[in-house]
Amino acid sequence: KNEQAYLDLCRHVMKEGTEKSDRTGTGTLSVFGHQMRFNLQEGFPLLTTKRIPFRLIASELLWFIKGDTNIRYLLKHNNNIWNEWAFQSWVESEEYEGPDMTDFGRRSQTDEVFKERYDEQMRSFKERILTEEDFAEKYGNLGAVYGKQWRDWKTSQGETIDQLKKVIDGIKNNPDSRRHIVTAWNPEDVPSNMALPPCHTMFQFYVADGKLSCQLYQRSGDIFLGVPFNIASYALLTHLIAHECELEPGEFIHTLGDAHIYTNHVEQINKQLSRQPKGLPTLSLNKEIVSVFDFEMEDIKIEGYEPHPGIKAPVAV
Ligand code: DHF
Ligand code: TMP
Repeated sequence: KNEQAYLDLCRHVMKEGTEKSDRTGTGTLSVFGHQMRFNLQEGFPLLTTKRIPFRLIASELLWFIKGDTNIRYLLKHNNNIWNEWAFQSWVESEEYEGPDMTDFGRRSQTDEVFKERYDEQMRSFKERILTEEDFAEKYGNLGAVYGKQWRDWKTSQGETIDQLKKVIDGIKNNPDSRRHIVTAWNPEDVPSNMALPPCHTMFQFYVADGKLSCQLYQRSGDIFLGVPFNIASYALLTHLIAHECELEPGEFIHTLGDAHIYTNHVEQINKQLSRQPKGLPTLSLNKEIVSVFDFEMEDIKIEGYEPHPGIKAPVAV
């Protein structure tokens, strides 16, 4: 039942979406402005019509919460979802002397010979990020992305603001406030100071009837690859904050700006839409941990997850 909102979005964009070119040169079907609601009391919104690797979502969220912006942490957790964007800054740097990697995202999908060269370069890039501290410092860092803005926003006075800590304190001390907001969109840093300007741009919390709800404004959503991750990630964040504030999780409301299906994901979407959703899993958190900032991977478990098999698709870089 809970997953229906996502499947409806897929059907809606397939039917009503406008053909639109995009930055990556892939092409999309797109709509502007769409809202989905997920009642977190009905189960954890991890899609069942294809397998979603929850551990990648949890480790990415813990990385944001720690304020980390370096892919080294992700690689240590065997999480490769941000590699391409760090790799891009490496191959565009003065120091890079390997074969030409211009437009690697597209070329690696169409050119077998190139793909071998690319895989080799990516393998050695990851190896160096993991083993060489200086190299990681320089080329593993994605810039002023989510973790930085959430935990360590730089003011014009040279001070820093911990938005996430402030919002949690606000929920505890002044639950009725209409100002429980965290923003990742920092116009001073967009677009030159980061690998990819934030897609999930701002979120707000709301407390009523002992329940904590969260609404996200996402300016741009890759419906097949990114959006299922984003839903689960914000659902998890809402659970973690509710846990610390001794509230029940309420709703996650997902508001999208440009919601698009890449043209090279259409086949995969159709396959997913032909499947029957199953029961949603549940989330189990280690009760001994209180603070959001103290959670580690082993404290977060998904139970009763029996999805349909995963469906592969290329990511547009
Ligand atoms: N760019 C684009 N074009 N779409 C995105 O969704 C996206 N997401 C980013 C960064 N840039 C992006 C960060 N989040 C995957 C999922 C989320 C994500 C990046 C990548 C992804 O490729 N998911 C695959 C499995 C990945 C794996 O198993 O390692 C999937 O099938 O869900
Ligand atoms: P854009 O910056 O040109 O909008 O490209 C970003 C692409 O990445 C776009 O397809 C949306 C997608 N995306 C998500 O859907 N979710 C995410 O969390 C991230 C980081 C990106």
